[in-house]
Amino acid sequence: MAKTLQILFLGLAIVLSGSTMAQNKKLQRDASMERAAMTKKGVKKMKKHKKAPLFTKTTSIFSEDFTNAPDTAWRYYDNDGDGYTWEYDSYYENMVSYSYDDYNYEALYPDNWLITPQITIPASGAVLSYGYFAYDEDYYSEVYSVMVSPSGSDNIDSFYVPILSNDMLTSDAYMTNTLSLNLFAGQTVRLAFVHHNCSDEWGLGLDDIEVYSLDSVDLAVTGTNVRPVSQSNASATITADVENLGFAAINNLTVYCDVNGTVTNATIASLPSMQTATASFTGINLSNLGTYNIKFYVAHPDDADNTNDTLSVTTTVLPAYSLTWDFEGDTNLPAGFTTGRYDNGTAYSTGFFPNNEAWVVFDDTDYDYLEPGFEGGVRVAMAESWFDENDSKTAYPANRWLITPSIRLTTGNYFVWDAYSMDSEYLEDYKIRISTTNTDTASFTTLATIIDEEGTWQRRLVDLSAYAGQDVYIAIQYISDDMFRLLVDNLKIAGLATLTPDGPEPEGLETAAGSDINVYPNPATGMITVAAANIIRIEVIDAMGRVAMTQNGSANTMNISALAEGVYTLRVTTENGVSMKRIVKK
Ligand SMILES: [Ca+2]
Ligand SMILES: [Ca+2]
Ligand SMILES: [Ca+2]
Ligand SMILES: [Ca+2]
Repeated sequence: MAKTLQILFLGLAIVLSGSTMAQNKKLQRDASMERAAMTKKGVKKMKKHKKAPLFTKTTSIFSEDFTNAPDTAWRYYDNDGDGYTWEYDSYYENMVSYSYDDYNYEALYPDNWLITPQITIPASGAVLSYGYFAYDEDYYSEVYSVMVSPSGSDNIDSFYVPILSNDMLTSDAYMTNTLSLNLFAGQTVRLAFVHHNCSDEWGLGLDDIEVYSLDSVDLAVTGTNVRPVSQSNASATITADVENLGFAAINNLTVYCDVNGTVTNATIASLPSMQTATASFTGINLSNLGTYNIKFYVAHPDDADNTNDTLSVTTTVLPAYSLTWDFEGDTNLPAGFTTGRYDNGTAYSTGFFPNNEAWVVFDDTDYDYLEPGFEGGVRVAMAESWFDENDSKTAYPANRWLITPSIRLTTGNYFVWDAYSMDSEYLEDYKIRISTTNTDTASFTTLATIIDEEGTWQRRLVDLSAYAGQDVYIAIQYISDDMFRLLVDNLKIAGLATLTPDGPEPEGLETAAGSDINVYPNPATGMITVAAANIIRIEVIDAMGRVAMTQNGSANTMNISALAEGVYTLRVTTENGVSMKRIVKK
């Protein structure tokens, strides 16, 4: 871009004389760049939304990621004649075309063409994949088209076939798009990316241009709405996304759904090449508590690649939640939480960790850094393993603990949490641990270890049934080695549980379920007798973790004839502690 001292001075003068449009945009731009710099190595803004390559089984026949400036086989045209066209951005390693002149503070009216080298499309067809994004998080309404020259000429007039027309960006996120090139099977073509029909935004970025050849038929099951954690539903609708990675359009495709061995199917009426369609399976019975194994699959006789025909997932149907910490209430950790820092590191992002706290509540209101969570909200718990560059390597790995208050469990409890790695280039490691005594780190045993947590929100669970009837602390131990930031939210206990009333019970009083009291008869139809002294309260808890009956007082008999048949847990509170006993109502 042309830039002289005089022009710079004029630009400055315009800002100072109150051209608010330019001034605001410049400020927005600075904020945008600051946001990029906020991330580890300053590149997250451009990379955080990148997905894994779509076509792992097909053959790449053209690929350009702009790690280096494009070679002379590429063409650039400034069709509007303003002196600006596509240029190479060596910092972000992609191509950019501007609709706003950042030095002169004036709008541009681009009609800028970036033209690929000649590419020969195989007779079996091909697909174009590319990444694109806006340079400004607020001024993102860039518009572009993708055109094809079927003759392979680099003359603009030869690009008379549009394969995408006037697509307008809707955010600054890095997006990927795929377009079929099957129309040009067997021909040698050039592709043009045309930035046009927009003005006064900032810049359109373009990266990761690839052309892949295709099999004749290749269907892949690529996604589902089934999540690892569910709530009871006797008539659930679950879905499978099926992608046509082949050259041929497929009609009346049968998609199968196997839930714990029961198979149903659904039909996708038409699925063109390079498109994705969703098959819906309705009336699926997920009403019982416990784990369901669900397998979606296609079985087309001509499918060239059977490794992507099946998607298997599990979901665990949990009882209702009795405790939830969503961190929305305050910018301090919720009451009763404790933290511990047992590494020698100093969090690099000192603005967020002013006293090098182990974990903080991060409020996203003024930042908009967070991916949208499952339950909304703007506050999460956050820890960092990116330590000050002056720290020696012995500072690593992180060892930072977030510990819940003491929780009094009943039976059938699960711990559920949401988590993600803030920078998907730096995936985080952590453990879920439990203590039945105190918050000393030596008191905790490991329930789960998560390596490389995903770069998008995940909802996960661990089974706490081995701790039925006990008072426990649950800890998230952050153990990443020089990554970035781990975010957690919506810590929950499924099934009946309460905060331990006056701190943990005296050691030795909590017992494994039913080991220290006798209840008779069992099974029972009406009156039961609880053989325990100094009873304060008897509660009957159903299989969903709900309290079905409560009897306060010292009586050691109770009439359960009103209960439906089934398995229940008696929770007996005495002056000496709490005991659990499983009973059957006939
Ligand atoms: Ca690149
Ligand atoms: Ca131009
Ligand atoms: Ca397949
Ligand atoms: Ca939250």
